[in-house]
Amino acid sequence: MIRRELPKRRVQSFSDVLDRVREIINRVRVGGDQALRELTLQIDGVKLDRLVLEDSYIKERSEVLDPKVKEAIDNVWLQLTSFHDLIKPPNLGGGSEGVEYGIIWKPIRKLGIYVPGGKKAYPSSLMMAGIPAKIAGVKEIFVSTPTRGDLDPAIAYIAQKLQVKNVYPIGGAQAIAAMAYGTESVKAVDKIVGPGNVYVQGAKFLVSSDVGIDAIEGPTELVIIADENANPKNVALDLMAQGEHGSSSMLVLISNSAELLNEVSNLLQGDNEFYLVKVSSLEEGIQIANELAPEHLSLYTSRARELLARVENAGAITLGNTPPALIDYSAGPDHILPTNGWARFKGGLTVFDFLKGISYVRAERISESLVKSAEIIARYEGFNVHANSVGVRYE
Ligand code: HSO
Ligand code: ZN
Repeated sequence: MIRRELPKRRVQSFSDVLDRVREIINRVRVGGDQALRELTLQIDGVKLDRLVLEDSYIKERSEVLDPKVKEAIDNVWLQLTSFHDLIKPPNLGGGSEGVEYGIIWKPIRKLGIYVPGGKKAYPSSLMMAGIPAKIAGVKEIFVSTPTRGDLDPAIAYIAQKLQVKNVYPIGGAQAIAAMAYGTESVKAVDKIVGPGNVYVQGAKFLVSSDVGIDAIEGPTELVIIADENANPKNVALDLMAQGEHGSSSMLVLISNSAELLNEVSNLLQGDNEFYLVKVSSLEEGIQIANELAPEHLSLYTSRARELLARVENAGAITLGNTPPALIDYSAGPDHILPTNGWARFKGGLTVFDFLKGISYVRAERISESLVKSAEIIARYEGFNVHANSVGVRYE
């Protein structure tokens, strides 16, 4: 369906599922493995005979992977690695006013990656979460994914490449609860990342007071800003491509060319809602995109480079004729990106999601003014012992 208007910025509402999700989390916390078995049977209709897949089984499954897919994964692996390597921050040290200070980056110790597995398996998402984690130096990676029978061979292959400690064939809110709090078989982790349905995201939200999460990831969003030079067939393809994620994808085309909008509208097919909006300039389009803060933004114009500087809110940007689906699979940057307006304050997954910056200080010959300032502000806050503990050192 085509709408000639702007969509509202999406806000994923999981408030209707939170009660149910809370109940699931509590059941796992109390009942452990037994609760995981019961919930998986009840919710997914799957009888789990084991909660941790054996290494030999994972190896066996990876061996049935089509060699063409294996080669594609190896190829993409190198490209994702080169992008995430670029971002890895160095430890830094410096000083000022007689204070030596610095920051050292340490990886989180135990990571849980959730890989959704509704109708199909999504091995690309395991790479997108696992590769930056590996580059950050995370030592213990655990993966939970609903299998509905056998483990997907591509997931098995990537899990091996990532040297994942355990793969759990568990999905949904119960998988998140298990990784957050641990059961007899499932290790509790320090942070959980990855996409998933509304139950998974609701569970991540609820456990986030106890473990780290990456973000709340909702339905896919794409805004394309295109001018008269854009190829209408490609524009329509890009919109319909992200429409494959489901009917709740937010798909928007903004153009200063009425002709392009008409051409694209004639080419669009399928059940998605497409928002086609006419603006008087590309700059106006950028303003609208900044308000929507979309997950994917495509600047399908020869002025892309120049307009890039004006973008304030977007998860990831493709320039010119570059297809957004390339980010989903092989360009290098991550496809685990902020949705629901989160691009106003967050970017896509990088090594920083798996690192903690720990700062340190040594102050042997600090300037007198900083000592005095510390004392004055501490006393202002009523913390006289704080003030004294500083003052006595530098008398
Ligand atoms: N477009 C989705 C990611 C994805 N696409 C995975 C295909 N597979 C959100 O960026
Ligand atoms: Zn996609």
